[in-house]
Amino acid sequence: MAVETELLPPIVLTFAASDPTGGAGMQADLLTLASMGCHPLSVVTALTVQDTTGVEGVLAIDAGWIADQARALLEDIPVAAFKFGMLGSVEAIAVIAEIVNDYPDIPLVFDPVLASGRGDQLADEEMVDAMVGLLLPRTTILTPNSMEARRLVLDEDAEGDEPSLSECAKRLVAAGAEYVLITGTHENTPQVVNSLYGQRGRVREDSWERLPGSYHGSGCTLASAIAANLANGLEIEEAVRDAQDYTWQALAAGFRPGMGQYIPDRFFWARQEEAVGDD
Ligand code: PXL
Repeated sequence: MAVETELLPPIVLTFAASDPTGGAGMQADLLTLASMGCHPLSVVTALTVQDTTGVEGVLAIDAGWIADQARALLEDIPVAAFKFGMLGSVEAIAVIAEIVNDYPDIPLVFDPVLASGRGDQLADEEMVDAMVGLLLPRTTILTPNSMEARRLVLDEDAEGDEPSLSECAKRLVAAGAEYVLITGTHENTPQVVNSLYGQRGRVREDSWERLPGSYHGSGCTLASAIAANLANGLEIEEAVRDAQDYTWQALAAGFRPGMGQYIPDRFFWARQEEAVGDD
């Protein structure tokens, strides 16, 4: 029987690590992609032990197993977008780069996970170098927060190198990323300011009311929402604008299931009460 591709939802393949809380990582990606009408394919790159207060353990999956998971899917199922989250090891980054380079036409959203929002380190210097050298040249849109943007470009040999965020973006584009969306949650500004940069500098800037809580998984939600929008055929600027709006709504509807951070509600729309008087 022929495969009826016209009946398929847009399919997004995410490479990410498991976060058993459902706040960040793979689980955040799956919830976001499903909420935005996509079917998610998932390649697990690492397992973590964590609760809403912090990460207690990380087990990186063997790079050969990561490659096998991805190749099996890609040979069987048509993928409309890739999304990268926490990748686990230098070896994993190398095999993943090789695989996505075989599919140059599929847009790729890269959330460079270096640390959790609570400060747990999730990538070492060698991994940072591999991300820049092997993954940026294949990246459609990179979505670092301001701290990640600085760490990715910092020139350790140049004493006193303190690049501005637009200089960081310039260096990341020069290293190969087509677009860079730097999120401003960690900056000391009254509103959260996100800036999108491309080859010709800044393309758009959006400001959002700063929400009071501390959230776990906001970056994963934003990057997955962009991937979902690209898979649905939106152009970059529109994909970014809509994904920011979706993420803000998920954060505003967030909940605190344990004793630590809040978790975004990616299915806020399924839980919103119907207006009184509607039948
Ligand atoms: O939010 C970044 C992130 C991504 N992936 C996993 C994580 C975290 C943060 O803790 O645990 C698995």
